[in-house]
Amino acid sequence: MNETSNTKNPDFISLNEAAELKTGIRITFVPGVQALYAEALKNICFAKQIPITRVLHPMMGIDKETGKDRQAKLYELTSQTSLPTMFHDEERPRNVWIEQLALAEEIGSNDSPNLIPDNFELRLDMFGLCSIILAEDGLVWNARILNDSPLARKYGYSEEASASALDKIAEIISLIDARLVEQEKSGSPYLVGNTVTAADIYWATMCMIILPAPAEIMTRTEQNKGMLMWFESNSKIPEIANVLSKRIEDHQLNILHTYCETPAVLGGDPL
Ligand SMILES: N[C@@H](CCC(=O)N[C@@H](CS)C(=O)NCC(=O)O)C(=O)O
Repeated sequence: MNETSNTKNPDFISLNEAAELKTGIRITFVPGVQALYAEALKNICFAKQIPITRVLHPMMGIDKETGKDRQAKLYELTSQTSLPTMFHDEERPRNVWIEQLALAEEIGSNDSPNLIPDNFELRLDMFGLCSIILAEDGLVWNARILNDSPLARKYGYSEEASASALDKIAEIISLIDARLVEQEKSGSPYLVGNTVTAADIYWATMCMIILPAPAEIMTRTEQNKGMLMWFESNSKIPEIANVLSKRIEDHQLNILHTYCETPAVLGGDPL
């Protein structure tokens, strides 16, 4: 299991060190911040009982001392700059959730749950759900373009795109709720089939953007105060609040408590 999961101040190595290591899983994070794609990957690795080494994700911008782009090395290694990147042994770095998940499933412990169903019909549902949570134009992409910001611009912010984002988010939440109703009828507390899958872990983690988790799950830090306030304000937007249900909340708490690292180990400066 994760060696640093019980410490409030886990170690982070540098990107250069991570690139030089020849074995193990190394994942980039921003200390003290629950960047949702990174947080979800951490939870996927936790559920698969994969020990991870935390790596400092280089921040955007120019380094004052060297005058160089702080993300130049990251770009050189991965041809992109998004968070998180995942290194495994001496393989190519993986930067997109679908290949990060495939790797975790492949190298996880034999004792851990199958997060990708063997059954293809269930797999179809599972990846479909993951896509509307994580992929282009899904939950997180639309939440990111609710307001104008440099990050939102990177992900396609425009007045028109932003204007339709709320309806898309509400549609996704309603779809998840309807799915939970159907699953409940067949006696399953999970989104797909009768066992936990990656869809549960991704949804429970990433829906924090519109349904913040309590402090006993999501550690409060000096660095994540602002982001948590934004998550909280999203949950109160009427179009979102109207479609959030107790069922969605119960599912989130159940999955995070049962399968994920709680309280979240973020590093940074816990409050
Ligand atoms: N590459 C990821 C997406 C991760 C992502 O969008 N990360 C954002 C933060 S929420 C990021 O780091 N954006 C800054 C950048 O792309 O440079 C995936 O598709 O799985």
